[in-house]
Amino acid sequence: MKILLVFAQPSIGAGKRMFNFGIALVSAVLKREGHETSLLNLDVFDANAIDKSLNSFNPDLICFSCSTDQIEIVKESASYIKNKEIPMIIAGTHATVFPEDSINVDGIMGICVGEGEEAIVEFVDALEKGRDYSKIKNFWFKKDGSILRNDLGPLIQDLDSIPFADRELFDYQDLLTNHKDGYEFMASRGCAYKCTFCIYPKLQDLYEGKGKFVRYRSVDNVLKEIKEVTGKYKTDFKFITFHDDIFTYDRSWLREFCEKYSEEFDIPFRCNVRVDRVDEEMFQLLKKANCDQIWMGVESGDEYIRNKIMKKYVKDEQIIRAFSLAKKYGIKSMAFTMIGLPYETEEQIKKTLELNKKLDTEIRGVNVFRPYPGTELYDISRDNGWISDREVTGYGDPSILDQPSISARKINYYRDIFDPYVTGSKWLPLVRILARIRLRDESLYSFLRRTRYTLSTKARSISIAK
Ligand code: B12
Ligand code: SF4
Repeated sequence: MKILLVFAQPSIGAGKRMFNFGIALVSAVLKREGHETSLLNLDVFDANAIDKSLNSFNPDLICFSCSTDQIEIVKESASYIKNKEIPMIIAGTHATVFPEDSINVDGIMGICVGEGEEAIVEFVDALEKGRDYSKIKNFWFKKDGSILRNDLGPLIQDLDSIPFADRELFDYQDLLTNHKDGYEFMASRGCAYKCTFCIYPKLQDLYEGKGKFVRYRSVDNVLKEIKEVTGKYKTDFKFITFHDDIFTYDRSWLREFCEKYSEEFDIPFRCNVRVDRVDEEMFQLLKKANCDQIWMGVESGDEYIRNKIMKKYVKDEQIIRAFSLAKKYGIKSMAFTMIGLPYETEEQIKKTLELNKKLDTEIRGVNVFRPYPGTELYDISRDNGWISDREVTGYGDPSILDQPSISARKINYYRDIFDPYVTGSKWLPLVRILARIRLRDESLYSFLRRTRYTLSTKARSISIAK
């Protein structure tokens, strides 16, 4: 069967595309069963791109995959395609955390909730052979005006049984060459914590009794994939990002990985860890294995927000210790923080800036908090009536919350000054003036920004010409 996989991805600028593990894994299992797959990337609804893809590939089934922010692209696309009489389904994060919204998208026949590798193979097989598919686990279907909601099947326990991600589908060589994201891998699935801004607590509930939730691939299986991928695809930006949520969660796995990785590869890598799941021994192991960057969630500089509201349960001392250990071992660190959290005040945001200044990391990532369905903080924001109808289009959007403790514009102000403040930049006074102008008059600010951009582009082209 011919299956078109549509990746509704966020707009990350200038035609930049992304790799996606979920889609690449689903494609790999479908190909293993002898089916043909093709990819359509959409960062906006694009009728021409859809027509081109349908005409050249002529699919028997269309599967959309998206996170919550991109569901509107899927809705528009499905509605455009519906008269062409090709069956359509939706899968991925949004279908998993908000199935009631996804199943009601006009034109689609069903959705796949949760892990898709086993369910999609069963569904495509039934569809191809004209057999009854209505009872397939993980799938919901529309039928005669009602909805059939099947249970979830068990979690895949042996991750090594899944074939390696289908990178060809994404034209991986082109991604590496033109988008410079480096190699990307995942060695595990699941997380045992219950932070209120993350979808994991929801997934833990959904999968209750369906098998072990935190699962690892064997070290050998991960190394085999790294060898295959780095041998086949070449790049001048040679580094690896492990997208696992907590790369150091299992100490014995980490020991074996670091040992074997350092024997076979000299490619620097970066990974995510929790500040309370990393210690001196782990830093030694990571350093020896050529880990050059470590990403850790600080979330908020205020302990009440971090631990009572976000339920991260880590103390300031643990954060400071983890970042100073990274320094001690010469591993660059990145601190992830969010501002504009439910109940957050200006004073608490200032504490986040102060803590970041103290940590003095090489890289910082500050995001304006956005509530996602299925999370506790979404429910709190919704129940308080704080979620506005402001549109979400990309990474840099202002807060969508209108809460009494702080305004969306004030949150923008702190995001604007965040980096210069934390780094002690000499430009801070100027950035503050611009941020204050923005606070009062967004259109004047946009005009000044455009002017500054035009002037700096001109200055750059003059200096290049010289
Ligand atoms: C890795 C990751 C990233 C990486 C992506 C790297 C890459 N090249 O893929 C980076 C760091 C870039 C990233 C960025 C962001 N991320 Co992110 N990310 C994740 C993370 C930790 C893992 C995703 C993953 O790959 N999982 C492994 C694969 C195998 O699982 P999967 O994607 O769920 O796919 C399975 C099923 O969904 C299903 N499936 C998926 N597609 C399809 C298709 C078909 C046809 C079928 C049948 C099944 C199917 O089957 C798959 C295999 O079992 C998740 C957390 C999580 N647990 O999902 C957050 C997560 C997806 N991210 C999230 C967010 C919010 C973002 C950002 C917006 C954050 C920001 N403000 O900057 C950006 C946006 C980028 C984007 N693509 O949307 C949220 C999304 C919430 C929501 N409701 O939509 C999550 C859930 C984290 C959270 N807050 O809880 N992210
Ligand atoms: S934020 Fe990190 S530690 Fe918390 S539940 Fe999500 S993945 Fe786990």
